[in-house]
Amino acid sequence: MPFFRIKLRRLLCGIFSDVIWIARADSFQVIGVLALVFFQAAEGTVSGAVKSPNIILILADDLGYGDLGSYGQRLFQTPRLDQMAREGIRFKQYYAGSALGASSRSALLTGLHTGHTRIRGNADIPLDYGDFTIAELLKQKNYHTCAIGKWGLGEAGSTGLPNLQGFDEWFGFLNRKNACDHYPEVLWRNQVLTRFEENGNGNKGLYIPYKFTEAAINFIKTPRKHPFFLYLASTLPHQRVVAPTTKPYKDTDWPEPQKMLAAMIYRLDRDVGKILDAVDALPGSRDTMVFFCSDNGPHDRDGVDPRFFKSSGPFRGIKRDLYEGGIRSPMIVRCKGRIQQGVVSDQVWAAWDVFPTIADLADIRPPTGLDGSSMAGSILKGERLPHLPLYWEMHEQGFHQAVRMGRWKGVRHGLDSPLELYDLFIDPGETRDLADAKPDVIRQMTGFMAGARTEVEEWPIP
Ligand SMILES: [Ca+2]
Repeated sequence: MPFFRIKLRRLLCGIFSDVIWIARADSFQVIGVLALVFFQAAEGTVSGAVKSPNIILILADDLGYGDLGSYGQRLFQTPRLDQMAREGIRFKQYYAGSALGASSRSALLTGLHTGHTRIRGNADIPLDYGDFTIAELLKQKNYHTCAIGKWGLGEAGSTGLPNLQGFDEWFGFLNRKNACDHYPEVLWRNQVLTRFEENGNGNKGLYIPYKFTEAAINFIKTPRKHPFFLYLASTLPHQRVVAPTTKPYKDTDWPEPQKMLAAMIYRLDRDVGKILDAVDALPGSRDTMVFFCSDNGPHDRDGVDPRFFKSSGPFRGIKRDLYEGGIRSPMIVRCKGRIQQGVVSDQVWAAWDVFPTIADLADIRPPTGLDGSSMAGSILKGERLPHLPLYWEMHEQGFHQAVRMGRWKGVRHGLDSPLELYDLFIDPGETRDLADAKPDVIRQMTGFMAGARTEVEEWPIP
């Protein structure tokens, strides 16, 4: 029996397009398809066991596509995230909202890509009252909402505070630069600064990512009547490249920064495992869906060389690049006993699809005008869903844009610069610019780009 309600209207819309398509191919198959549709629809409406799931969204910070064993990492291990992938779906073509943290988070939480979302770079612009987050939407269905970790979408006294953007509870760093300190002396708990004596006077007594995990587990374990939404924005493995020790990689012959980076990812992996264990201990563990992804590609700070571990996987570029290495991210979705296990999916999707996907899973109609679309069918039923071209723009060291359109990837460094064109199917490393050979694709892509963004005062094009 399907766990989440199948919406008859949407199902029929989808199926009618299938019917039309099949009718063109072979008119004799139409009756068979329709019969199947009504069987499925009837099954969906009589299932009865409709319950909005708990949602946990875990966002790593600067974790590269190649930084997990299940995504090809061979030098260090991520056993718990690999296990999570075996127990759920591992998406190979998921993209972050941006190659930078703040804009990526803005896209993730608002369901709008960087041509439309409020925050399109790392400038200190907060979310505004008019911005509508996934947490605000879930509040419409009495979800209990909590954000933990790194916010980066509004400082104290601004309109962008988590408590003003749909989160009942909030614990962590408002300021993204402060979040570089893994041993902070103070942190926000809702509107109040909480002091950690362990880290006073320059002491390093409490590695704060551990505290975030503990807070997340406490939130998960709290009994409540309504479902919950937990957004855990980890500060790992972002700079500063510091872990309590370099264990378990102390005895390798790697450079010290690489040992430390791997030790940070080891702790991220272990803590995700603790959270999954807490989920499995819930009476409603089968009603809890966990998403894990990253906000952008790997960094090169504090002596780290992203080439050492091949942190971008097979891709070109790192954080701040709109080439694949800056934006292609791991995405693992797990809901034990409810979605298929051990699936590897080629579905193309991006951070701005997460909002409508979660809305769909929670059976709430999302607001109109979002850039994303629901991937629930892909997660629950393994469907291969069509997707509009994906669009990114970045206001950092100039103005950069990228588009993913089917097999094609376009990248442009300024409105007047030529559009580079890569065929991701045969050249995932974006090494051969095919712009001159494919004028029709360039025309299509530039046409799409012209309509993909709004001009706003806060983000002038230089
Ligand atoms: Ca980041």
